[in-house]
Amino acid sequence: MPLPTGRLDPAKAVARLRSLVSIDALLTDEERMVRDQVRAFVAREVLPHVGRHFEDKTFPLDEARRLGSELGLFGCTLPPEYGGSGASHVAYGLANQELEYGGSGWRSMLSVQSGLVMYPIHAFGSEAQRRRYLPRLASGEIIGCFGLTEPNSGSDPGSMRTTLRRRGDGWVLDGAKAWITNGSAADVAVVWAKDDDGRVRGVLVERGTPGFTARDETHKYAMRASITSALSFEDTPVEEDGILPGARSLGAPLRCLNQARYGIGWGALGSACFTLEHALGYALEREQFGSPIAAFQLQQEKLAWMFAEVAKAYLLALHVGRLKDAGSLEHVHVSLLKRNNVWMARECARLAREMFGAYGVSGEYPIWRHLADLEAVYTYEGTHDVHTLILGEALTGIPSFRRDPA
Ligand code: TGC
Ligand code: FAD
Repeated sequence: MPLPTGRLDPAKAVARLRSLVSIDALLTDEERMVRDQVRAFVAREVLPHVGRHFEDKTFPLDEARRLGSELGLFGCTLPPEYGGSGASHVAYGLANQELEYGGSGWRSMLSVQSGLVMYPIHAFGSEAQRRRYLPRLASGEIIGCFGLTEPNSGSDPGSMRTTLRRRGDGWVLDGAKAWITNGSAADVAVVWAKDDDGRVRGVLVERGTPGFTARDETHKYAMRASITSALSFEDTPVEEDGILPGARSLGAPLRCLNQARYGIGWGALGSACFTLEHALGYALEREQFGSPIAAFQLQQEKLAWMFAEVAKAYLLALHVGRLKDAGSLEHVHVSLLKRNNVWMARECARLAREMFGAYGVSGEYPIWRHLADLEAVYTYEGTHDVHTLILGEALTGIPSFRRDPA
């Protein structure tokens, strides 16, 4: 049977797809420049190696420091005196998108260091804490992590059991944190704990502090190319200058989450672009029943769905980014972005996985890696359910996170 006429060459089809979903005309020169620099870095340094890291459960930490030292991405929206460049939040979002095109672990590296470590030190830290940590975090010389989740406290961080108790002139920290990105690699951990009055406080704990240990999560089938650890604090001494003075309630860590969730909303888009482009290329090449599978309507429906969702997700991310740059962002916008774009990316990865048939579950092709990682991304930084309830509360005024104790 002759092959369908007019079939696009896979490389041309991907180029055409990119131009159809392009938002270039809506970006500034600076934003395009950041996007293109990160895209080139990912093509050169990430894509050739990320599959092997996923299989081996390793993360190239020293390569990742270059996101700071070479690309200036860590904390790039902060002012220059703290190592940032005052970049727009849209530029930062585009960097997340390009990194997650390579792999979710790389985007995690950026969003944790910037949104969950540098942001709280800048927003809630003393001037001395800012000067001590931010420039070195920005350059990638030191790495940070963020400890909020505990073994028995995930979606409900207000139920945390880690304590920060007064002892003499100082304090002691006791408790355990679970599933902490970069935990064992961190030079400094931002740890959330309840003080003697039950208020949530933020503590900076440096590697090597007595009683502080980190152990990597070994049975992990998502985010394998990313470090995830359990942290333990036993009678860990904390000096007054290790406490973030501006953080005195659960609202403080939740404000940090808004930063990271924003980056994830853009990042998921990058993952979706990757799986869509690869599904399109594969469908045009793979032949069954005498035709490329791209000729079958059932496969075209999958591609059309992915294309439409990616195009809409771009516009949502850009809209939320522009609101953030204008200072008029509400946290409900961030939940809308994280919830929609991660769900959309996970659906794209699932459809791409189907289209690749058996090769979709093979480590020799990159689709499974993205799908597995997105399962974790769907859960961390507020599960899909939690963001649904945040939207529900914003619409109705009725919080429905907890049942009445009746
Ligand atoms: P609730 O009583 O609603 O709120 C407590 C206080 O916080 C304020 N608030 C927020 N402020 C800023 N941004 C937000 N998104 C906020 N949400 C709430 C709120 O106004 C209140 O302020 P105040 O002044 O009245 O005290 O708190 P709740 O206990 O009912 O919980 C609400 C809920 C469920 C939405 C929240 O706890 C939540 O978001 N849970 C999900 C937990 C989560 O996302 N954990 C993520 C851990 S970090 C992580 O996953 C990193 S992955 C890293 C990687 O990329 O590798
Ligand atoms: P649970 O909260 O126990 O939820 C279990 C299920 O119940 C979910 O489906 C959830 O949606 C549902 N559920 C819970 N409450 C409700 C409700 N009120 N209504 C309806 N359904 C509900 N945390 C950090 O602090 N720092 C990190 O760096 C970090 N990195 C991570 C990296 C990875 C790879 C992973 C997988 C997790 C990471 N986390 C981190 C933890 C992550 O934030 C939590 O896993 C997440 O918040 C969910 O908590 P949980 O896993 O305890 O699930």
